[in-house]
Amino acid sequence: MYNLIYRASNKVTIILPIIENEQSNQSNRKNNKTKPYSLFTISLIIVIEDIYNIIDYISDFIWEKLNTGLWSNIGVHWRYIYSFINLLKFILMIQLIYIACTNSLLDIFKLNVVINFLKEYPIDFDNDKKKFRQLLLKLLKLCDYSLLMGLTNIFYNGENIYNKLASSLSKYITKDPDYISTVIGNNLQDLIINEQQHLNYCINYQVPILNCPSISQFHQMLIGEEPLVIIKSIIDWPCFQYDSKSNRAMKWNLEYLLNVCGPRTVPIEIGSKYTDEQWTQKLMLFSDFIKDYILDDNNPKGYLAQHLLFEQIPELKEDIDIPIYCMCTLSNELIAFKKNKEKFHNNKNLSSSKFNINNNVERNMPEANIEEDVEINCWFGPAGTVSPLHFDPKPNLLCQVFGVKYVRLYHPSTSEKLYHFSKKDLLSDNTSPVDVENPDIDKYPNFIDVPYKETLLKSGDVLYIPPKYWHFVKSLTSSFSVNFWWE
Ligand SMILES: O=C(O)CCC(=O)C(=O)O
Repeated sequence: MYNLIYRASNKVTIILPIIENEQSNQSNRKNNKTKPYSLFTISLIIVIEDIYNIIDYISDFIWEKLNTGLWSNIGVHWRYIYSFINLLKFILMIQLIYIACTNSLLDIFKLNVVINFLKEYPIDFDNDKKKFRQLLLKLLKLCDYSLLMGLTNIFYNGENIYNKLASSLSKYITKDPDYISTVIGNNLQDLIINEQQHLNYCINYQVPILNCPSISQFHQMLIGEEPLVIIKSIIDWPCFQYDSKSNRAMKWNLEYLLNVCGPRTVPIEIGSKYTDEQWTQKLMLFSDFIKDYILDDNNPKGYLAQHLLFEQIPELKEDIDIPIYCMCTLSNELIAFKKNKEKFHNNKNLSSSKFNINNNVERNMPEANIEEDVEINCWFGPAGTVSPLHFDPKPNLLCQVFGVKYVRLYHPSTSEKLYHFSKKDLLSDNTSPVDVENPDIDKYPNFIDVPYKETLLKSGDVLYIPPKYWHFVKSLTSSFSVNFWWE
C-alpha cells in the first residue's frame, strides 16, 4: 500500500519509509497485524507533501538570494521570508510525522502540543533509529538555518520560537544513550591541553598583567586605552566547575559540548586564515566539526569563529558570566555603570564576586540593560587557528575558557605602517595583509620595526583589547574563547 504513495521524485521521501516502519512497529506491538492507514489519511499525506514541496522550491529560490553577493547587501526582507518559509516547512513536516505516528492531525497552533509531542512521544528507537534521527535532524536544521541565515522575530512566551523548537529537538536527539558513539565513535577522548609546554614561549614585550583589578583601576586602563591581561579572572564561571556527573575536571568537556550542541548546525571557517585565497565558510553539524577538525588534526583548519553561539543556543549562556568590567564606559567622568544597583548585585549572569566596587562607583549607575549592550561571540577551534592582524571598533574582553593563545597587539597610532586592505579587496579595511609571523619585508618594508606588545592567554585569563587596537591571535592548543564587545 505504501508503494502507492511512494514517489521517487518526492523531496520528502525520507518520511514515507518511516511512516511505514513506525506503523508496522506499532501494529506489531499492539496487534501483531498491520493496520493500514485510511484513504483519508493517505490523501492528507499526499496533499501535505505537495504543499511541502512547493514551499521547498520557494525556499530554494530564497536561499539563492541569500547566497548571492555580499551579505551586507542582502535585503532584510529575504531573511524574514526565509525564516517564515522554514517555519512553514517545519510545521508541515511535523504534521506528517504526527499523522504517521498517531493516525490523527496535530493542532499545530498549540506550540506546546508540538513540543510535548517531540519530548514525549515514545518513539521506538530500536527500529530504524538512523532514519528517525535523520528526520529529526532535518527538522532541527530548519530551525538552525532560520536562526543563522534568516531573521526570526516570532516569539512564544517571551522566547524565540526557533530557539525553543531547536532546543527541544536537540535534547530529544541527544537523549538517545547511543548518540555520542553514533556521531563520534566509541572512543571519545577528552582534549589534552598541556599549558606547561607553552609557558617558555618567547614573550619579549609582555602586555601589563593585573590580578583582579578594582573597577576603578580597570577604568583607568580603559580611558588610557592600553591593553591589559587580567589573570585567572573568569575561573568562577560555571563552565569551569568540576563535573561530578562524568567526574571530569571541567564542565565544558567534549561530551558536555556534544550533548548540548552536537546536533546543531554552526558556521565553520575553513582555511588557515580569512586573508587566504582558499579560505571559505561552511555550515555543518557541531558534532561533525568536533569529529573532523577538533579530534582530527586536519589541514586546512576549521574554526568556529566570531559566532553568536550563545544567542543560537541560550542554554550555553548559563555557563558563562558577563564580566563586570563591561559595565565601565569609555567616558572620562567617574565610572558610569549601565545598570542599577539591584540588577547589578542580582544578575546571575554578571560576574561580580571578586571585584571591589567602591562607593563612588555605586552612586553613578544610570539605568540600562547590560545584556542588550554586550555582544558575546565564541571562538572554538584546534591548535593553529589564526585571526590575522585586524582591529575592531569597540572595547573588547577576550576571555580564555580552555587552551592557550598567543596574541600580539599594535597601537592604533602605528596603523600607517600596517598596510590595510582596501575596500576593493572585498576584505574590510580593518585588516592588514601582513603575515605577522612571517612578514614579506620587500612588500611591506615599513612593518619591520613597528613596536608591539604580546601575551600568552591561558585558561581563566582575560585580555582587554582597546577599541581600534590592532591584534593578531593564534591558538597554540585546542582552544575555546569567549569575547565581549561593548560600548
Ligand atoms: O581569538 C581569536 O582568534 C580572535 C579574537 C578576536 O579577534 C577578538 O576578540 O576581537
